[in-house]
Amino acid sequence: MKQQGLSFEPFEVLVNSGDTQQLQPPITLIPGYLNQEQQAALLNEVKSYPLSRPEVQVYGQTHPIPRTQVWFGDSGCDYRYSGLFVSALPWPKYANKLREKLYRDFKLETNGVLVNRYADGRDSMGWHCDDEVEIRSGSDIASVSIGARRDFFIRHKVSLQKYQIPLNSGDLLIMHWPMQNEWEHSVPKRLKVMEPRVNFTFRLLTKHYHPK
Ligand SMILES: O=C(O)CCC(=O)C(=O)O
Repeated sequence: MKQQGLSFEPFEVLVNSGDTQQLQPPITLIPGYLNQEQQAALLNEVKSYPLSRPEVQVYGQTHPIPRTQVWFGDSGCDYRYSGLFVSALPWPKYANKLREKLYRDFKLETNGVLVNRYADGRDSMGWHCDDEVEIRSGSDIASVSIGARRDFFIRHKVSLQKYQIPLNSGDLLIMHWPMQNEWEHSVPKRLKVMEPRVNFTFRLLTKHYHPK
């Protein structure tokens, strides 16, 4: 697979061809989408992100989320998820380059990215689907992972049919519509994992869904 340098130049892989793998859920996995330099540039940039560990309500009790995160997006792309309301922060340089690269390579239009950092295998993300009302109906979500290899689980909402996909550093997973309606996903704890992992999920929101 051809890889690019720091320029984040166009990437010559079409969705569903070559070394992509189509699985049963509506996803496309592209192993090694980012090369080492691109990963390093993003990881270095993450050091300056204002990551936080907000508290969410679960069954009436307040808990800090088991990871840290931050939301970047275009103006007017504020986001409400897990009972939290977050205003979009301006795009950092390399996160934006990655967004542009996804558009060049796949015509994937996005206007926000949720960055999740898992310090080690004790950090996790529970079952959920990205079905918030401000996410544009019919849009795909692109998930780019950097750092420790972690298992990503997908579960059909009705049949409970489950898939486990190990995501390696540099991999791109595209979750195609209607994955967000029909399937849930999670990143379970993996106590043997000692290294951090950062995940970028690029989304397309309806602008100004939340009036200021
Ligand atoms: O870290 C991951 O791979 C999953 C992130 C995720 O599920 C999300 O941002 O909604």
